[in-house]
Amino acid sequence: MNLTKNQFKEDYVKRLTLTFAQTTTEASLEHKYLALGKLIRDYISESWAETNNYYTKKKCKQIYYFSMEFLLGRLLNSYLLNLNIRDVVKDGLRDLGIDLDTLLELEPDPALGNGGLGRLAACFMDSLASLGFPGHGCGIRFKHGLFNQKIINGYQKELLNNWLKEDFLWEIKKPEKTVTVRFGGVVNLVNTPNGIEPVYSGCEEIDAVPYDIPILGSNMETVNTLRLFSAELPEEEIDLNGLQKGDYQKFIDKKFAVEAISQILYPDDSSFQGKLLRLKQEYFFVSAGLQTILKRYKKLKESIHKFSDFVGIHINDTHPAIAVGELMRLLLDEEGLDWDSAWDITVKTLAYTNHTILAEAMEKWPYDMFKKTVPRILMIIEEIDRRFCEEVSKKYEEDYSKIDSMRIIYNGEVRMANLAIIGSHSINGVAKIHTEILKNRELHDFYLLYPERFNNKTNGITHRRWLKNANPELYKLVIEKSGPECLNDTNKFINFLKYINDDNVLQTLDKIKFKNKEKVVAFVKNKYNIDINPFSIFDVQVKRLHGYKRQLLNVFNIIYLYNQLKQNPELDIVPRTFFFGAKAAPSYYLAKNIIKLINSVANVINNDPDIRNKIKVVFLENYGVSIAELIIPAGDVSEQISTASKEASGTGNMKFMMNGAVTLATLDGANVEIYDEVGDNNIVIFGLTSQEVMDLEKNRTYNFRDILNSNPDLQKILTQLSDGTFSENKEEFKDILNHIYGEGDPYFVLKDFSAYVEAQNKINTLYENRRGWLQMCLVNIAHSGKFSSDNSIRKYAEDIWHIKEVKRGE
Ligand code: 9GP
Repeated sequence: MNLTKNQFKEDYVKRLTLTFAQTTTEASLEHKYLALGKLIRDYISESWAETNNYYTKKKCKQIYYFSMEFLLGRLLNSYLLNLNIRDVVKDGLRDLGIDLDTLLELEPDPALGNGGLGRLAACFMDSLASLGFPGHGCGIRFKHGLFNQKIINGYQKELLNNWLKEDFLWEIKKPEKTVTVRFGGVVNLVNTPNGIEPVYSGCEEIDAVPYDIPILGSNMETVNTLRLFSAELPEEEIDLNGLQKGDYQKFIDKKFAVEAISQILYPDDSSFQGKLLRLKQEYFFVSAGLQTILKRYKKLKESIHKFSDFVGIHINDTHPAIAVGELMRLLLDEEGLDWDSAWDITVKTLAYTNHTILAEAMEKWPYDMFKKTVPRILMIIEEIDRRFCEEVSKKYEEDYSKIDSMRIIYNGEVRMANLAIIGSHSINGVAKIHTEILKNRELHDFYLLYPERFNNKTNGITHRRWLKNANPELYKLVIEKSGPECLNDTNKFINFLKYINDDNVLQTLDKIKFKNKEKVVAFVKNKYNIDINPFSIFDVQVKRLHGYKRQLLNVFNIIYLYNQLKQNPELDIVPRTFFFGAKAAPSYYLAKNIIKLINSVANVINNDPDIRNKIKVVFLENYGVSIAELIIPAGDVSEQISTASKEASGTGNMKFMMNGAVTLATLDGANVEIYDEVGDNNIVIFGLTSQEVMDLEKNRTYNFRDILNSNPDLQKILTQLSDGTFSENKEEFKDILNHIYGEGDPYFVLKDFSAYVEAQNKINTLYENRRGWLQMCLVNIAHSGKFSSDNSIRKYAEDIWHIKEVKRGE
């Protein structure tokens, strides 16, 4: 956007005065921030309208990414960068005595997601718009995002996230586009002159009100839409008579029950609880999204049979898988198509991404609950299932075990992954190894049946947020050295390799990292009153807390180091600061117990004079996108130590790599591809491979006691969990101890312990060679361009969605 400083200042002062009737000297910080936001929204709005008109006029095929979660993070800075006016705005505000960075801090972080899956959706939104693809998001406007985490005496406490307390600047409510979503009741199929039609009685009708958020591309031209639906009680449902008669409570209860659907995001991304409200949430946004898409499609005046030529819908994990049934319903019941035509359109329109192989995270709904909640959809799914079984039994004849493994309704449950697979033309995993595991193990039968549907799309991250926005100096250096072609193609980051022996560049890298570390030092001092050493290795593990992610392995190594230093305070080690940031699902006791352990260990180590500040442990409270933007640019070591085969991809690994950290990893998820890119000398790999883990699981040959009996260091660590070393309460860490002794160490923490300790020693040795270390950082940055979500999106666009970049001028 072309904007001069003077023009900006004029616009801004006017906006502030018109909105709040105040001058820049009188206005509060909050008002200054709001005025800036509103002005930026004005700047975006014109392009937004133009983009939509253009898509309609040119009848571009449009993609809708259906996702339960969009973990956007703050948007103002991204908008400024994408409009290319950040510097002008910063200077202009400075002239007016206002600090841009202070205003940026006032923006609420919506946290409409749990972790990787939601953040991936946000990265994809950014890449779609920046590359000029017609691709939008569809989800739920949760009134409360993921809980805010407070650490009190070392324990996690969950507080309500109230991101909508003030108006959210970026959304526009579209009440005129409201649609109705129906739940429950009874459905009868009756013969009418037009054929068989469903007749509903006694169902609950809910308004799905859209709120649109602009997704501005860095091309400054495309503004796509993220549409989030909010559940409201329809006005007709408000029984005024009843209200006047004083039946106020009934009204309140009803309103509360309806609004509950978009009240709160379920705070668990790795296990599935078949809660009725969750099923309602899923059907709610899927039905609302599909209805609005169909309405928009009608405006094109094209035959319904061509629907999939103009529309693609992506099912992000199984949460929106009910789209298979709902799209069929709309095509059969509302559009009057016959079954075969409707099915053909549905399969051609839908595509599905699988994000996990953890059995406990696979959604399976109890049949009865499903039937009660969405009776018409169940009827349709039963028919899909019947036809599927008929088709497969032709192929597999009497092999019932194969049919049973794939059918949708089985054992009193509706299996959503099976529904998504059967109803989609494309099924992808999110990293090479993950897709291979899907094909060869988890979904093997489906792979044999539909080999052409399976493909891999390795995840990616948007370098605009994770480098340009979070680490502007490094971004500048990379662009300056690798050439302007990087601006449009991150694969060209590879040019940065030319500087591998350039001491000036290596020194600059070092300085940038150090500055980022100093920011974290100041933050930690200010927030936790802990002094940390910016010269120490910043060793960072930030991600959701889960057994398979193995924060426990990390803590066990810290305790081991602590024991060594206690035994020999003179021990010469490279100083380290271990950072953790992680939220635990509120009902996941083990995860919460690990948080307590990290904090207890931190408390002991940070205050033990024998340790002489050689190691420090910091738990960063309330980890989310904003904290990630602070800590990732400062990381030296990126801890990606999940039990091999369990982490589908990971995306934190890519963010750290792009910011010049060295990865310490198992060969899991996308770590494998990072390893393939940077080679043996620029990453530290340890531990069991996926195959070894799967073999141990299959053969049940692992006995943690064998490891324990031969490793006194480990014995000591486990003893310390109940001997008062880290807590006066000897029962404090009983969930962790039970995880090892009771459950038999299911994630192989003990098995990988020695290899991990060795890998950590290797990190020390590598770090001590400063030049060598900086060269490793440089190699990682240079190769990280491959993991930009621009690359992922280009592949989705080409292989799955068949859409083209749109240039409005053409
Ligand atoms: O656990 C995976 C994570 O490995 C992956 O990077 C992310 C995005 O693909 O999805 C996560 N899965 C979920 O959150 C739930 O399936």
